[in-house]
Amino acid sequence: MGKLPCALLFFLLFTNPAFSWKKEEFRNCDQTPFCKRARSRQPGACPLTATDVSISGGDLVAKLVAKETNQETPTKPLVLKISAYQDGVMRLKIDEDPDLNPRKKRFEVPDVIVPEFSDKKLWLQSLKEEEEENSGLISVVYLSDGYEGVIRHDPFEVFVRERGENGKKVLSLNSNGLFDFEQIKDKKDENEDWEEKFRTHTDSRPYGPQSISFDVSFYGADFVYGIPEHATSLALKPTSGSGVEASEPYRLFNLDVFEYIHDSPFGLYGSIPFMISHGKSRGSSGFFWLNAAEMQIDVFNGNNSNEFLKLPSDQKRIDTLWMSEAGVVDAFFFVGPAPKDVVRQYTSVTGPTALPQLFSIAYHQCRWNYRDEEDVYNVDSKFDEHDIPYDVLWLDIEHTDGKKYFTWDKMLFPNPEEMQNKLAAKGRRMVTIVDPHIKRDDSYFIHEEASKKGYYVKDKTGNDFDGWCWPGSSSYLDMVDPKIRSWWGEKFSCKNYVGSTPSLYIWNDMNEPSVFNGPEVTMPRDALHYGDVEHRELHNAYGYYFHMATAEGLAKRGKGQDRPFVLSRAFFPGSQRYGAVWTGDNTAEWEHLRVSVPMILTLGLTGMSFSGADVGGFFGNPDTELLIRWYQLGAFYPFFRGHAHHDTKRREPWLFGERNTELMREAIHVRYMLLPYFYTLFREANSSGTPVARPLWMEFPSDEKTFSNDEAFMVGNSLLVQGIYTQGAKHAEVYLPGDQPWYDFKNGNSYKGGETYKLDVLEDSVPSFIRGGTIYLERTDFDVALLKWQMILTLWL
Ligand code: NBV
Repeated sequence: MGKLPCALLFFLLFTNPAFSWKKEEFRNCDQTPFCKRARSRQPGACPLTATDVSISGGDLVAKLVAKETNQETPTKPLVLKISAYQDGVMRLKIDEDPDLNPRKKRFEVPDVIVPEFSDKKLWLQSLKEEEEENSGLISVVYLSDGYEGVIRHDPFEVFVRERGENGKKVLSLNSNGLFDFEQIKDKKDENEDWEEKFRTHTDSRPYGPQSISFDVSFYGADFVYGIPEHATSLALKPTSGSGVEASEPYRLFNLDVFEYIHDSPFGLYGSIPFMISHGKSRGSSGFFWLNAAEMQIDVFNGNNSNEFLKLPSDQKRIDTLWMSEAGVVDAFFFVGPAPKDVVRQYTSVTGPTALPQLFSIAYHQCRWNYRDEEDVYNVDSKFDEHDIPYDVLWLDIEHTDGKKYFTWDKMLFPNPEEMQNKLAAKGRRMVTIVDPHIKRDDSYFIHEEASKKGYYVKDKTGNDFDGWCWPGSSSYLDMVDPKIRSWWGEKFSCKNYVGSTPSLYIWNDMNEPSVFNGPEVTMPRDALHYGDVEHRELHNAYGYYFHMATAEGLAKRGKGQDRPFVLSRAFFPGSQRYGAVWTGDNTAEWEHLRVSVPMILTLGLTGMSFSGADVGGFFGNPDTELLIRWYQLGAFYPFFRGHAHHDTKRREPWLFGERNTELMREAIHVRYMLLPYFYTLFREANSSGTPVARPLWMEFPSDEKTFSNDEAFMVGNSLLVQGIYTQGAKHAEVYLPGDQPWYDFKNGNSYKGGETYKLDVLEDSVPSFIRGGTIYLERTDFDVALLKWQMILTLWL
């Protein structure tokens, strides 16, 4: 695309405030052939049976063979492996037999499963065969004292069940016979058309169809949760099934969605294919599919019963359908049974939340953009003047020289080191943005080196992929290659990043990756990565690798003595090991304030404890009441940052009159008072996976009233917070679960647990309550005074 039309597209897309979410820019399921095909398949269509089931190398292995071979599309046997791990984790792998598919090795995502996980492997010794009245022949292996893994032979089905008399199922795959695995094949004749077209883009699809889909059932479940990122409710609404107006499936495809709407199953910036179920009778279980290609997931309303599911019709379960464009089956079953057990089991596979530094869980002040050094000093001193604490000041893309990251606009920021040092003298940090698009400018050192070394992602013809982003014509580093990540990491040393100091940390934006002139604003699926992997196979992990490379770079800079802080917009399972994420470009509307809670809770359930939403809303101008309510709620987000689009009016907390400044100050003070508690909770997340902000049902798993509540949430096990999501609210209905008392966080009033209260809403806070019988740590005025004195002394000396 020429420069002029691109600039125009740019202008139209990103500068017109009246512009909003353009549905037609993104594919829906009907426009996505693999999704459409999978959705139209009938229960029981899977022709596969399991044969040659045996134990080998400590795993259960088998072949999946088609009962009757279709002459049109002959199916070669697939290889299946079931492995057991400590703590009730079962892993299922299904792939093509590499000896029978010489054309291409299907992509398995490396670098997500933590190395320690393999130490937890249980070496299966033996197999028990049973003939079941309803199911026919099954093979059973030991999983844990309470559970066993089972494979039914004909038709093939894999499940986890409780041990003992009634052997109740917990989780199963292919109970509805919807499993399908498109094997990579040669074209029947050269005229066979494998291309896929969407709007003006053509995907060459050189390997043809290679999708995988299957059904997963969660037994004893009342609701399912997880699979971020969507702006939607915490308990996932059914997308299909009786009595439900069919909607799009939940899409997992990392995208830069301009002005996303507050209630939709469309995919946003990050993807975590991990679902957790919860129900009164059974508790929780979880299912995780490690696959980085586009995924679509249907949640059925009620049981999707059919003759293949030999279950008493009264046994409650939720059926789901998982569809992915490529990759292999590498799936994990987590038995729970408590919600905290499931997240612990999941994070034993994908790793713990990195323990953040204290400053990074305090308040952050951001805006696109703080214009120049004077603006920075001014904002910084106003915080002090108004007695509002903050720890980090952020610089967005305009601080650079022409959107060339690692550079400074010399006119606006002539003395960046001095600026950072002045902030650092007050104990404050700075964050600058570093995006993945690299300006194709021969005088730019990053581009010069990267193009010489061949470090860019290639287009389908083998040339450096060239797409349009902030700096104009740009290329994208192939972060999947460890050597490129390590090269990138070196760029963060204070020597290489000229103008940086040890108190500077990093923000990775646009790493879906966002490509303004690409299909669906991202990279073409037939672009090529390290190891000849197609972009379609790893799209959802691109941002993860970028985040990883940056965080590892900062760790290297600090020689292991300074824990990195990197905020990323895109994410994938395991991102929790590299830093924080936020919910991207929300809007200054009440409904966006409301949806921030289920979005953050969902991230926490899926391992991403360190997350937040832009306080105030990124697009648009919040009225003062909304802004204040946002601060009052945001003070309880695990990541707490005010941020705004450059077209919006300035909204630093002191700009709205004395009383409103006081209200925002108070909200931020609450966060500072709670810092020891938050820090303790981050340590808990780091060691057990339990999220900092949690749904009420995680603390009160047998209380059905909490299961779909996403207006209130727990911060740790002690504090319940109820947001206020409407303008001019006078009262709020608050449900306080459990049989212990609760105490109002502000005034200490006590309430009996297990009841709903209609409470007066106060202007100075959102309702929050301390749970009787728990302890939380506060920072006292004495600590704050001490800190202030330390600061004064440092400045003075
Ligand atoms: O870098 C500019 C913005 C940033 O402020 C925002 O937080 C990101 O989510 N960025 C997106 C690019 C432009 C958005 C219209």
